[in-house]
Amino acid sequence: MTACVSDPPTKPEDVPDLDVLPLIPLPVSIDGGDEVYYYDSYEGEVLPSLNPTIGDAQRYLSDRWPELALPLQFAISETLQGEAYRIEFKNEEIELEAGTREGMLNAAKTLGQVLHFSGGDAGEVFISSGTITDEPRFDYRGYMLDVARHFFDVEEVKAVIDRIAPYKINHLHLHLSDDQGWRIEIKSWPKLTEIGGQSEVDGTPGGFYTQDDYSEIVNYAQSRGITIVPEIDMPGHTNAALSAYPILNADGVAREPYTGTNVGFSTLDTDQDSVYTFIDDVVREIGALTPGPYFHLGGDESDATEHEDFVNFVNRAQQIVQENGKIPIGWDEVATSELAEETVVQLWAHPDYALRAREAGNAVIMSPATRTYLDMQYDSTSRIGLHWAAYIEVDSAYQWDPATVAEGLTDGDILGVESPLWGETIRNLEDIDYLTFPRLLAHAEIGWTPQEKRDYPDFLRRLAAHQDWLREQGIGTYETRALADQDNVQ
Ligand code: TNX
Repeated sequence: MTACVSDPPTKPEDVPDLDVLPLIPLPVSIDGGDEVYYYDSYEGEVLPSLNPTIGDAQRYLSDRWPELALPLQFAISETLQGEAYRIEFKNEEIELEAGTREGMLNAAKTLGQVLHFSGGDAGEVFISSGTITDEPRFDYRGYMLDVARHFFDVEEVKAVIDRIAPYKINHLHLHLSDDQGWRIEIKSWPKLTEIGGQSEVDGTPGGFYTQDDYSEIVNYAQSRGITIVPEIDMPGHTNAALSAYPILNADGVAREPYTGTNVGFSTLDTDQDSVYTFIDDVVREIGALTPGPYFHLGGDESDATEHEDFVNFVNRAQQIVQENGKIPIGWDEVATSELAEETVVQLWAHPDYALRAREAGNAVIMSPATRTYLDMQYDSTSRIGLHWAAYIEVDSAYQWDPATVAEGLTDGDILGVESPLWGETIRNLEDIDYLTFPRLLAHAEIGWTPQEKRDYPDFLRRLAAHQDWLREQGIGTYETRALADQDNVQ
């Protein structure tokens, strides 16, 4: 790629040093130089490389900045592994270096923030010299969208993917079934969506993804560096399935559709072989459409299932997931069963269950409700949201360390961090934005940036810039008290 040769305009006074740019998540190392370089741009088509390590990163940039064609050099590194990357701002070009597709996408995402905060959205840009070298603290940085309590269509999910990808969230967990709705077509059990997909909380019409819709989401996410984690919650949270197929109930009688918000009242009949045939069909069909390694089997709040039955059920369900070539994930209660070797335990309420997972040698995803639940209100005045776990303002969302949630766990036991957005009180994208932003940015930094580099006042400084940027993009981020308090101090 070459840039037009023309005289650079006069250098502005206020080009920020690389290491003060408001990047989120904060990179591991920013080695700022003393120079300021000018990068010219021209309008023209950049054909993405056929090499996937480079092509997706180029497409990511040209999607967001269709007019932009900077002198970018993409180098495949032999030494940088996994998600690691390096960006060097040199005199003639900007060099992006990584060893994998995921690493190069991360480089592109950071470059996007550098360009924006250097005033480069429109093309020509002055950027300070230097090198950014970066890699994540945790492999798994997740966001969960509950599409069961209220349904969100393919376009809405794509909009969510566009919002979370720039912050290097790399897993989107879709909560695809619950008491109020079943949201994915299963060809061998068509009534799941014909009947179970029609309802949602409030009694408004539900909806579901055809298998093609789901594949469209999977591909859209993948090209932006995000792996879809499908969840079918069981054996509780199953009223929608129980309303579609009488055979799944112990008494053989179909349940009425449910549009309220209670939990813990439904259960599959764990004694019946046909229930396990059902699960095998569901896992096989969804698994075949899912390139990512995980299948989430739920397992939370099964209050209507006898404990012994629950344990037997989870043991069998894990086996079914593994036989279908996937790694099981379960909410923390699954640690009361015999954990299969690979099963990942997602802590939401019980640190002692995370410790059981560790003792068994199993990895943990950290989603403590008191810190990461995006459906919790910010404070008592929040227009939507619940507060059974806590009110979570930005300070509380940011100021915690995944390694101290369950005493005895260290980084090596923790696969990562995930922020669940449960759907009881959210009805549209505006509601999603209000509860997700800006708290997700705090969680994104917790999952990525080394603990010793994290600093709350500095995070707030950078967050203020992102709040403006999110609003410019039409994303209705919540006006957090944390920034207003900071303004009062200054
Ligand atoms: C608990 S957390 C649930 C969900 C609810 C959520 C509401 C968990 C594993 N289960 O079913 O939607 O609280 O905050």
